[in-house]
Amino acid sequence: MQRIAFTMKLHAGFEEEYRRRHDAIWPELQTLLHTTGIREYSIFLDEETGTLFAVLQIADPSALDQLPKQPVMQRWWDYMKDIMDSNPDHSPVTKSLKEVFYLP
Ligand code: RM4
Repeated sequence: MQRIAFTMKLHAGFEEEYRRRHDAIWPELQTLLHTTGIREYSIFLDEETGTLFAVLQIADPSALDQLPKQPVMQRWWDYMKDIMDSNPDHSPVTKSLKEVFYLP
């Protein structure tokens, strides 16, 4: 398993809404993320800056390249774009992070 981490940015004032939408994550999106191979996916919020820190595990990270093409993923990004920094294709603006420490 490899660990992948990245940040995203939440718009101020949408902290509860972001949690509410993820508490009610669509079953079809959950299935898509699982069939892509994603495991142990967490998103943490820095309440001071709105930075979202996402971390997940996946055996083959190249499988993540397929996600943006999936209609369910595209619908989720359309749904989330009003409360996050988003790209013109509605995907969230992400910044990849480099792992510098791991304690199993
Ligand atoms: C986030 C963002 C990510 C997605 C998770 C489930 O808000 O849209 O791209 O993987 O939700």
